[in-house]
Amino acid sequence: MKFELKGSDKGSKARAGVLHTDHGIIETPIFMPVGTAGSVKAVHQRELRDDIAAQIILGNTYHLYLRPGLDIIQQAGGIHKFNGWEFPILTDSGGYQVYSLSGVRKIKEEGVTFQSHIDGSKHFFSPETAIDIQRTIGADIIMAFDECTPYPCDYTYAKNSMDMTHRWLERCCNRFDNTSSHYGYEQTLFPIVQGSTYNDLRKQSAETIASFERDGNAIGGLSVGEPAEMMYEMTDKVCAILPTDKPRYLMGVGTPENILECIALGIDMFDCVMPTRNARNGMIFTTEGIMNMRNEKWKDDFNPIDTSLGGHVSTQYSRAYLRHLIVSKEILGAQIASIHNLTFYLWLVTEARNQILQGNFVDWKNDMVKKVTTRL
Ligand code: PRF
Repeated sequence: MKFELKGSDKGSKARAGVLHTDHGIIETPIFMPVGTAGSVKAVHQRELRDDIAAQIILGNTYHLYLRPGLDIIQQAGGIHKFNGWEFPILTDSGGYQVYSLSGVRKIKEEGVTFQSHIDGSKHFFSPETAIDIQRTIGADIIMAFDECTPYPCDYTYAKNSMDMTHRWLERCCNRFDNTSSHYGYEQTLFPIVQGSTYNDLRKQSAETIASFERDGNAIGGLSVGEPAEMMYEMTDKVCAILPTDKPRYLMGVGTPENILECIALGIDMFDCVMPTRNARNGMIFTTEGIMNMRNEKWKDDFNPIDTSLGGHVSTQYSRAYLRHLIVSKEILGAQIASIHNLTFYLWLVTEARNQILQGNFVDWKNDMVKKVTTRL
């Protein structure tokens, strides 16, 4: 999988690149909408492509394995054929959902035993099964099986967990390198840096992860409740060690402000449930700030949601109408809000990329951070 750097910002560590996959290119920095169970909640694939201009979406090993199950995805001919999204897809390994969603679980050197959040049934994931499952699902980019430590986390736990994540990575790479894609296109494996909020562990983990020399690298274990400044500090330290000629993916981040600040630190890829989950609760992100659609003040505001964004959803529907739909719990409210928020997130990273290429990123970013954190 080839990654080309197209430009680097002079005033920060931001970069603009292009990642080539067999399902098309991804222009970085990029935001990846989360499609947990093979669907981005409340958004059609056609809207993802035509309105939002998404270039890659995320799927989850944990969810897809439990439901619909691997036999169905295999029979369909892989995840792209199954969900009708013919562009790049990335799957998370399950090494996060298992910890955050499943019931009683046991983490051992061999792997993790967990209970399904759907029916309580017992399952086992190991580095090897996580690779096998992701081979069967068939995403373009697949993730190593890791342990994401909680925050706060004591030093000894964080160190032991990180060492195990590194040993698991060795096993993931062995399995990956000794198996091949089921569907004829290339898959690539990204390892994940851990180390909680400890500088020395983060350094050690970034060096270990870099030494595996995979096509791209991810940073996990952040945005789990630590202060934003701490997340930036860890991200900065890790980016200084990860190779510059490979994409860097910061997992599960974040707010528009987090994304802008982490682009400035050298991150190329992001994913987060925030634009879609918060949309369903009535939180709307715009180029001028954040709107809570449940607030009375929008009930007779007949202006479009955000005229600065292209796309018919953001410019056609009024704030008053969207508020009405959200308050009435209409399905269309969730749809309009989700499409709008994702359109905004994709606009944000596309604009960041343009500014990096034009050499004006830092000024634009500082101005934009003020806007996107404003409560309207
Ligand atoms: N590991 C994996 N997936 C993740 C994370 C992680 O640490 C995070 C942390 N923000 C989000 N998603 N495998």
